[in-house]
Amino acid sequence: TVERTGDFASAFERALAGFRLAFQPIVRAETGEQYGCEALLRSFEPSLPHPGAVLRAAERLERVHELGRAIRSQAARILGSDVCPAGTLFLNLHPQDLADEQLLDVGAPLTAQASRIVLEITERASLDGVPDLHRRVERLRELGFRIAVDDLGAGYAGLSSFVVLQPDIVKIDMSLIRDVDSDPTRRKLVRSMADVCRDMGIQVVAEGIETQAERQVLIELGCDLLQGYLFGRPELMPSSEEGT
Ligand code: G
Ligand code: MN
Repeated sequence: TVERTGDFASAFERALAGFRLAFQPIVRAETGEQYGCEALLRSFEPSLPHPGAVLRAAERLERVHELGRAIRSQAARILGSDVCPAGTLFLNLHPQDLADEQLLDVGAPLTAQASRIVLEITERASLDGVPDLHRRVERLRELGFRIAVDDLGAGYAGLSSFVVLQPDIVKIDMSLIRDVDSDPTRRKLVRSMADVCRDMGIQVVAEGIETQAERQVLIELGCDLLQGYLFGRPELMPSSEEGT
């Protein structure tokens, strides 16, 4: 009903006005030094408590671009401060963001810092609906952004996103990382992905590492970058550092 829709829209409005970004470290496999961090959406709207709920609301209300722009401008402010000092910021895109002209605009807030940004595109969702996908991704690369395929191994698209996006970086989904030290099947899958990526000059990030045993095996399998609770949980930064 109209009223329910109205409530829903105002809940989204509050989520949009109040969301924050949390940051989780990504470290180099060899040295353990910080390479960068991933920005993750955190909602403080009780009726849309998880990032997925906010994104689904944005989809239903056809406000995905608006949410994406707000996330990117918050990320740009953060890059101007000292929050991600070690360098590269990984930022999740919704597939619909790829169709937003503002993302490709030279004057957009993030573009000036493009060389520090990795745009993550999930393999969970279909990219079929994005018009001119190839041209848009090429344009992002010309602007200096790097492109990552996110959640590899969890999606339904098989490896087609690999072909379409020609990623600079691949992030292996944590469902393949969990217990990789004790499960030969996962180990073989991760090893072959890492081999293919090395062959193609693609950097590999292993996501969701929780134990030293997983870490050790992933280094041996040839992952370049590591992310997970073992190295750090996503942390909100103090709002004073968000600057203006
Ligand atoms: O889809 P994407 O890979 O961007 O999602 C990352 C999510 O995984 C975040 O919500 C983050 O909180 C969660 N996460 C990050 N590291 C770990 C981990 O080591 N273990 C688990 N269970 N979740 C993690
Ligand atoms: Mn991600």
